[in-house]
Amino acid sequence: MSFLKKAAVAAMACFLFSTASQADGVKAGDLAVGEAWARASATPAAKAGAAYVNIANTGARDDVLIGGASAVSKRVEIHVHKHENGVMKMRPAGDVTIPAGGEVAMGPGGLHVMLMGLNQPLKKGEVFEVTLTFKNAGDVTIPVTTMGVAAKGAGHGHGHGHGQGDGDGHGHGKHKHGTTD
Ligand SMILES: [Cu+2]
Repeated sequence: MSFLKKAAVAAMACFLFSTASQADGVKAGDLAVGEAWARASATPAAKAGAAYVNIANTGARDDVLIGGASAVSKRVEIHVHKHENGVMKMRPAGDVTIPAGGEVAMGPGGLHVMLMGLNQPLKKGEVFEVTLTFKNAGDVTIPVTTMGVAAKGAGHGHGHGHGQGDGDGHGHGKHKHGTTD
């Protein structure tokens, strides 16, 4: 692919993602929940999936994420990945504090919304709803966009590399594209 063509594709991906992201964000009281995405199931037999969101707290008091629910799975748990003896393991994260004036960003390898007991595989391109329950803000229902199996982010990750995965997670215009590959 020529450089110009690559640049055009990158620019288009950027446009698409920024449009989607504006429609994505949900405000509930002091919280703004957005950039919600999930990875498509790798196989039709997948029993679990993971979704990732960013939660910003513009208020003056902390809020706490205490749980969730979704029609796509039997249960929703908030998990965190931890290295234990060189092995990456998932653990229930317990209550997750969204600090006043702060932000909690979920992502692969870190905090995630675990969809336990999928009712059907997650398919790329599909949008489903997840309801997150906060101590102060209450229930917040957000649309989650299903990205590719190897996606690294919702297109707004900052500063991570490119040329990996299937391109879903890349294409943000803030860093340079196409000039070195
Ligand atoms: Cu998990």
